[in-house]
Amino acid sequence: MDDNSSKSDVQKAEDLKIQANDAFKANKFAQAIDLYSQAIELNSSNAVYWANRAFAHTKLEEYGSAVQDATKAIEVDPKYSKGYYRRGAAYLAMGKFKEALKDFQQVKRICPNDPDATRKLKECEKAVQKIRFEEAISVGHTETRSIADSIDYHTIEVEPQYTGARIDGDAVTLDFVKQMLDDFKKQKCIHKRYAFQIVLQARDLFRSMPSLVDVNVPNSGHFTVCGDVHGQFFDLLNIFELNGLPSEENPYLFNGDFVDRGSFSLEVILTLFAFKCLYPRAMYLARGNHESKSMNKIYGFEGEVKSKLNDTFIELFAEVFCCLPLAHVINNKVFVVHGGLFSVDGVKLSDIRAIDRFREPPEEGLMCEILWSDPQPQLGRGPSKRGVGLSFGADVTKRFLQDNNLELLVRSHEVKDEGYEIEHDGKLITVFSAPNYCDQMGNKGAFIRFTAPELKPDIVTFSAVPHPDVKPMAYANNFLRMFQ
Ligand SMILES: [Mn+2]
Repeated sequence: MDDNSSKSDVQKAEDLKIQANDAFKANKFAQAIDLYSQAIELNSSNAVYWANRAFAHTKLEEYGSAVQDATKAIEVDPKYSKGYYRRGAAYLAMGKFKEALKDFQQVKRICPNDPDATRKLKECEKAVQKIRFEEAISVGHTETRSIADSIDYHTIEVEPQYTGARIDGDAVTLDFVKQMLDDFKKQKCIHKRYAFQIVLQARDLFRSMPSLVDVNVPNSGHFTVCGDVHGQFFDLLNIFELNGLPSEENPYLFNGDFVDRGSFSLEVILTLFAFKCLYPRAMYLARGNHESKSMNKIYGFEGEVKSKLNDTFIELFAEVFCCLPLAHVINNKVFVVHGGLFSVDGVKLSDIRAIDRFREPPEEGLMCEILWSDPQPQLGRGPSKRGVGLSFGADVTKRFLQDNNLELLVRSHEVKDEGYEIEHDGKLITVFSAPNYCDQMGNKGAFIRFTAPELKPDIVTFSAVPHPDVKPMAYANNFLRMFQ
């Protein structure tokens, strides 16, 4: 009889938990989830396993799964405060402040003398109050008034002592962009006048584009698709180092989630917008789920813009994000969206073209699903591990491509160890361009280079480069950071 078989299931489960905790500490969250799952298989009545797996899901931004696991922990042991705590933290990460508040109140009830629980409850109450206040003052304003239309950057004076990059006249030039990149590297921001100019001109360009953009790459020309950058400006510069600056001969598509998490999100978005102004037909940008007010409030972009520019820019960026196209099709063959496919079959490209995208992302429907969905290994469709959108299988991908006479689906939205992953029998590629995501995940970044007419995906991977000592999430919602 070997040692393992003499152990009870309860003991084996405890051993697995110890291994899982070690994996968690090494930031191997997927592996930790797998080990906790094995422990749960052997002993499902230990609330600690459920609560710990919930935390690992939170680390992978799988907040829907985290809520499910934490709820299970609460069912198994209603007196276990960690269950409520983990569920509260997951709700918080989803922006569901009221649900989070209820859970933290429960934590406080179970541990009335815990100073940590008291402090977090207080912070949560403050956050809910702030949200209610902001909701109250924004009522009636949102649809009617355009902040962009109210700004004339020409009237903003540039002080003579300003030493940063300057634009003479109305056209963004390559010299300006290069100077701006140098300023950003030295952690200098550009003058508000030029920031306004870039954002407003980019807005005009995006507004005139359809919700689904057809990209034409001429024979022997190439085209590069990048995934999430998430405020990692120095890694963005590294992409340009490896693959060349954008130009008419070297066009790019950045596939959403430019901002949030990383603390150089403003530098990233101004760089991408400036290249859009410089080369409108060589820089394409698609909306990601993080190009939205609710995400930017929680995950850092709002705080960063407030700190580096001012409140007006917060509103302005929110408005421009609502103008970003949702989907791109390269040479009628390659379909590119941030998240993925849909909860119904039979969606045609014309349906996507017809989406009225000039709004904050809705909580359901085609626009929501394009921004939020993920592929799954199983066939068919399943609930989203994130709690928004859905998971779709290889059969869904194949039918969509077939129905629309397409060959390949490229999407981003998920961190991958190698920077990319090929799934669904080669019909779906995930590309993610934020290496060592959040200075924590140890992943590579990737981009895909397509050359016409074959459009064979040529994938290049790269590692993270150093950045100045400003931690990811430095500008994020204080309250959220307490739980990370
Ligand atoms: Mn995303």
